[in-house]
Amino acid sequence: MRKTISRVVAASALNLGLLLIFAAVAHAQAGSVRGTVTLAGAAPAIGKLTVTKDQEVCGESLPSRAVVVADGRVQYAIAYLDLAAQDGAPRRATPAAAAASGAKDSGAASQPLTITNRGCAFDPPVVAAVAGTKLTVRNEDPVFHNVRIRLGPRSMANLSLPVRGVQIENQRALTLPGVLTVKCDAHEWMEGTVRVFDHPYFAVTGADGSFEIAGVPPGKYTLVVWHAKLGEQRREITVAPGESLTVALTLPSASGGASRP
Ligand SMILES: [Cu+2]
Repeated sequence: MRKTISRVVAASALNLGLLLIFAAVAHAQAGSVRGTVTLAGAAPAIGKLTVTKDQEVCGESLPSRAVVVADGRVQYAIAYLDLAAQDGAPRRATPAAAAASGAKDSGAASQPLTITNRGCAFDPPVVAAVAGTKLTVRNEDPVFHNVRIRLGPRSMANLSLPVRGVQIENQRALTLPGVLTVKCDAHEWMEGTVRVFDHPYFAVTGADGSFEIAGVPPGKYTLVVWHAKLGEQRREITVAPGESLTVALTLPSASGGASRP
């Protein structure tokens, strides 16, 4: 009898040990994709947006952030894995599933999203989120702004921020995947973009054009880098277990005929 119990205990301990090893291996297997996005050819001149209202707060003009390039590096491009392009059904992910899959390591994917109205512009002008992410909008200007978010013709949110210091949280605006436009009805020059994904494998490039997509399960993927004005580039990649893959991507110049409205 005692022998049987000790066998059961030993077997259980072995199972638990195997489970822990399996979990550790699964976690260790996730790789990452990092890279830099550059612009082919010369950077376009930075356009100026004419301020037609509230000049005492907003100034006479504001620099356009439609295309932000420094030393050939493209900021505010969105890099992502196109899971729909893979064989089989595309994976769907809730924020909870994204966190469980290791996306918590990638930062941007699991962070609540905040868009601030500052200096009569949306800051940041381009953001990306997993579907279901809570959106916070703030007004730091002493003028009325509103944040109107559309997915194609569909209105996803219209959030009114009448005075400085107002902050609103919204759970509905970012529920559907797609390219969402952000506008302020009071100031027609104010424009922003939110790209919503149904998975956590995306990142927005920083001022140096760099991005990192973390927690990527090993496999073959189509990596896409997308920019609202510069178009997109696609690349077939293979992420080996635990690999940190580095890629360099180039977007065509806005003046090269590849720009999109
Ligand atoms: Cu405004």
